[in-house]
Amino acid sequence: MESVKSRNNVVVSYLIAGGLIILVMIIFGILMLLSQGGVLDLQPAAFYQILTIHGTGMVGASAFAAAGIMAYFLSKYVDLSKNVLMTNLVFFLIGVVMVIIGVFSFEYASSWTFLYPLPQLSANAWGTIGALLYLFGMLILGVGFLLFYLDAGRAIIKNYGSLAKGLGWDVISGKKAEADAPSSTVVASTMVVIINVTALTVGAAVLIMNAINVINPAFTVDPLLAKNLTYAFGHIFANSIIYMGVIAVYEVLQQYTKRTWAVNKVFLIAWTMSTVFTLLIYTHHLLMDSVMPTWMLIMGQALSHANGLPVLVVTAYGALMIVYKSGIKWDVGSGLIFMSMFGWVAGVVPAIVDATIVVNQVMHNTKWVPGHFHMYMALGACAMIFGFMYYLAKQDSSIKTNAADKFAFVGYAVSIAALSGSFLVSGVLSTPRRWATHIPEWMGPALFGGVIGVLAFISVAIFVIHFIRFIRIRSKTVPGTYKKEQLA
Ligand code: HEM
Ligand SMILES: [Cu+2]
Repeated sequence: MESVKSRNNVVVSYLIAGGLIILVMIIFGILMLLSQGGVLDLQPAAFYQILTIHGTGMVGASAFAAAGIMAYFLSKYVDLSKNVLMTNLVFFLIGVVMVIIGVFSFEYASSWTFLYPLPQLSANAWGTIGALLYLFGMLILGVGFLLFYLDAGRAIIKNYGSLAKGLGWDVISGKKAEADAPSSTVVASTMVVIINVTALTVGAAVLIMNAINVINPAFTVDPLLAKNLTYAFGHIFANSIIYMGVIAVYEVLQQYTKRTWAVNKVFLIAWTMSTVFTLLIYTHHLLMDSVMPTWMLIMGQALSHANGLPVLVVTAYGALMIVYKSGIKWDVGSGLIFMSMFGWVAGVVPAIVDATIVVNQVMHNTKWVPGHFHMYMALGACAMIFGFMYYLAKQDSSIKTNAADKFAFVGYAVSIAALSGSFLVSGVLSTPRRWATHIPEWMGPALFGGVIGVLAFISVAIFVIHFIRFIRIRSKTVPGTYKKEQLA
C-alpha cells in the first residue's frame, strides 16, 4: 500500500509538471497569434524563439504527462521501477531548464524540429552555446524518457514473456484464447515501448550529430539522412502521446461503466497495424523532397492514410459501445475523456487530407498543418491528460468539482475547436505556417485565434488549479480507492 502511495506521488509530479508547462505554453501561443494578427509587436527573432519554446514545451510536457498516465495504469499489471520513474522526472526538469536557457538567454530558435544544419547555420541569429544548451537539454530529456520505456519494456517482458506477447500475437495466432489476452493497457504500453525506444534512439543519434556539427562545422552529415532521422524521431514521439493518453480512455471508461473493454482479435490486430504504420509513415514529412525514393513517398502517403486509423476506429467504436446504455454518471473527468475521442477523430480527418501528395504539395507549409495537429493534440491528447487529472483527484481524495470546473470543460472544448478552426481557415487562405509576420489578408483568423486562446488559457488554468487543490488535500485524506492488490 505504501509503495502504491509513493508511486502515485511520482505520477502526481508528472502531471503537475506537465499541466503547468502546458498552461505557460498557451501564453506563448497567444502571444504568437496576437503578433501575427497585427496587434502585438514582436520582433521576428522573439517570435521564432517563442515558436521554438512553444513547440518543444507542448510536445515535451504532454508526452511527460501522458507517460505519467501510462506509468499509473501499467503498474496495475507489471512492476515498474520507482527509481527509473524518479530519474525520468529529474532528467526532464534538467532538460527543460537547459532548453529554456538556450532559447531565452542565448536566442536559440530552430523550432522544435531542429532540422540539420539549422542548429549550426543560423546566420548568427544564435551562437554555439544556445545551440548546445538546446541540443543537450533535449538529449537529457530524451535519455530520461528512453530509460522509462526500457524499464516498461523490461517489466512487460518479465510478466508476459515477450513484447510480441504484450501485443497479444499469441492470441492473434490462435495459440491462446481471447479471454487470456493481455489487457488494453498492456497492449497500448507495449506498442508505445516499441515505437518510442526506436524514436528516442534515432533522436539521440541525430541530436549528437547536430551537436558535433555545431562544435566543429567541418563535420557534416548527409542532410537528407539527417532529415529522415529527425522526422522519424519527431513524428513518432509526438504520435506516441495519444497512444499513452488512450490508456486513460480504456481504464477510466471501464471503471465508470463497470464494464470490461473486451480485448479481442480485432483490437489486437488494430494495435499491431498501428505499431507498424506509426514507425513507417514519418515519410509524409518528406513528400516535398523530390530526391527521396518514390516508393518511400508513396508508402508514406498510403500508410499515413491508414496510420492511426485501426486504433482510432476500434477505440472510438469501443468507447461508444462501453458507454451505451451503461447508466454512466458523467463528471468533468469522464466528460473530458469521452470528448477526447471526438478531438482525435476530428483532428485526424484534416491530417488524412494533408497526407495526400497532391494536397500536400499545396497545403504542407500552410497553417492547415497546425490546424489539424492542434485539434488532435489539444482536443484529443491533452483532453485525455486533463481528464485523467480529474479522475486521479477523485480517486485519491474527497475533492469535489464545482461550477468553475464545468465552465472550464465547456470553455476548453469551444476554445480549442475554434482555435483549430481558425488555423484551418488560415490554411485555406494559403497562410504559411511559421511566419512571424502576416500580410493584412491573413491577420483576421490569427487575431481571432489569439482572442479565443484566452478562453483556452482560463479553462486550463481552472483544470490545473483543481489539481493543485487536490494535491494540497490528498496528504490529509485516506489513500485512494485505488489498490494494486484489488486489480491483480
Ligand atoms: C490552446 C492554446 C494554443 C495556442 C493559442 C497555440 C498557438 C500556436 C501557434 C500560434 C503556433 C504557430 C503557428 C504557426 O506556424 O504560425 C503553434 C505551433 C505549435 N503548437 Fe500550439 N497552441 C496551443 C496549444 C498547443 C498544444 C496543446 C500543443 C500540443 C500538445 C501545441 C503544439 C504546437 C506545436 C508542436 C507547434 C509547432 C511548432 C513549430 O512549428 O515548430 N500547441 N501553436
Ligand atoms: Cu507526422
